Amino acid sequence: MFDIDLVTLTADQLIEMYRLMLLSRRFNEHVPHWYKEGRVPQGLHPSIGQEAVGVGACYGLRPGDWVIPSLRTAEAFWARGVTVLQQLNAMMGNAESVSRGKETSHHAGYPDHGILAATGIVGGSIPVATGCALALRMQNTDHVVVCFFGDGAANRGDFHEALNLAAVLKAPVVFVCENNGYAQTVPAWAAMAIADIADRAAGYGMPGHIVDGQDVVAVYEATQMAVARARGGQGPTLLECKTYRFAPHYPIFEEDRPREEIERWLKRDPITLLGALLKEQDCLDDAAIGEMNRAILQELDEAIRQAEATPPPDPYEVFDHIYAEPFEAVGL
Ligand SMILES: Cc1ncc(C[n+]2csc(CCOP(=O)(O)OP(=O)(O)O)c2C)c(N)n1
Ligand SMILES: [Mg+2]
Repeated sequence: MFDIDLVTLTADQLIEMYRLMLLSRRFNEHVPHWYKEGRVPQGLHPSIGQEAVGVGACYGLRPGDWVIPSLRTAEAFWARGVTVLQQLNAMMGNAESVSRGKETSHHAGYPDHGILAATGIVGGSIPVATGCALALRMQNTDHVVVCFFGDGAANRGDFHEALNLAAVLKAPVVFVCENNGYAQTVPAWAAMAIADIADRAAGYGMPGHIVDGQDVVAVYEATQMAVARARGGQGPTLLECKTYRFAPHYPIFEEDRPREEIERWLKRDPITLLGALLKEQDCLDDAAIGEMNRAILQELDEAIRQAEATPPPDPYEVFDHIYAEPFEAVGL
């Protein structure tokens, strides 16, 4: 696929990737319960089943690189060092959150961790990624941008404009499409007349690759190659990671996808796949996985308690950083 030597991952690095995926899985499982119990005011667009994409693509990025997650890429946060407490503070609108209560879980940004907030408009972040990449080059850095978006987003005009401009100006950006086969309840086959989004890259004059989105090592390697290309001034790459979410679009949605399709994808659980590889090589056993799980559950428990004990911001702050003269703007 690529003509650059692969970077080899150590056993410790693979174990850390496993832990990041497991953390994401447990977080995604807990939030709907907390939501139902009224402990957090919003659900989450679950990334259960898709964990290998965000972890594989973000692992190995450097400080100074930027990531723009999609509304579903929870893994980008963990892989960039954001804590569960930080994410819960964002979801709960707490005073401790970066925007002091103005973001949500899927529109959270962390400048200190190189994460730009995604917009609420599906596909709206893709042109932002191109702009961010051009800014990094104008600042004479060799930093890159990794931008996540779904198959549905790839059918919007933003995708076309952003990829075209990025290719023309050789912007240092890696476009990572998380193709989970659905946009809410609309299957990808009903929304596009081609099977592979990667094919579109040729129309913009950039490489496009299909990647096994259930294989974290494959995603890591493909992204590292695309990142090396972008850092080297050769321009953008489109990676289409074929994946599947193991849960409906959002907690209030009913499951309406074919049972046999779900069963087929469940056999390719990215966490089980990496676990099997690590066990095969005697790098991980059930006792170590159990210990990892226990530590994650403890982190989640401590984080939700601490977030619940964190106060909301002063209501008078609501217009801060939005209007120059906040109260005059709304006639107060
Ligand atoms: C422009 C726009 N249209 C519709 C929505 C509502 N919406 C939120 S997520 C979503 C599905 C997006 O599908 P995809 O891009 O495949 O990402 P996925 O949810 O599968 O990760 C839709 C339609 C929106 N946020 N923005
Ligand atoms: Mg999708």
